[in-house]
Amino acid sequence: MPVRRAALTCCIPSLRTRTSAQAGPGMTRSERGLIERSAMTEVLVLNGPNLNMLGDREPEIYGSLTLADVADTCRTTAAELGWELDFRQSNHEGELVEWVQEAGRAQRDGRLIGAVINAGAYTHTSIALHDAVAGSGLRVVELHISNVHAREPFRHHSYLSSVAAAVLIGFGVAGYPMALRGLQALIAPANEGNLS
Ligand code: DHK
Repeated sequence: MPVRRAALTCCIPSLRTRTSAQAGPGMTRSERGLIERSAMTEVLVLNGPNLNMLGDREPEIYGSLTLADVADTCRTTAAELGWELDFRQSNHEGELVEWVQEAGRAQRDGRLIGAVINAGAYTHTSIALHDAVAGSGLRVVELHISNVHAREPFRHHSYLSSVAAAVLIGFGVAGYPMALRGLQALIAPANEGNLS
């Protein structure tokens, strides 16, 4: 699925015109922290197998919106938060693993806030994705459209939850923008020291 990007704007209107180079001694620690964070401007949304079929696939469970509709919503939310959006989908486990590894490097370099990941069925099977998240240190919000705990028992276990910073389940596709806002809450100064 092609990568989609959102326009870059700063989420903190009063800081919109400042850059980290302009962070000066007169600023509070929290202001400086906000500026540093606002320089980390990309966010990744990763979708696993069969999510390219959203809209057609079991609409009574996954809804009638397509993945392109979800990408549009995420782009709007990311722009509101001041982030550039990188929205991807793959049916291939190895490709998802590589994207997680790349994202971990981007996060370490300060270019990425973190990722929202709906790994689809790989959630329940993929030790490789678990290891990629653990090894890369990527800040992840695990997302599921449906309430997996109210479904078949094989959907009750997730290999991602233990390495995710947070988990959001069962809000339909409305969960995607909620998860992006959740990522912002995770990096907020009030949560400093609680980041995974
Ligand atoms: C999506 C899938 O494709 C399933 O394999 C998971 C998840 C649930 C979701 O609810 O988004 O079990």
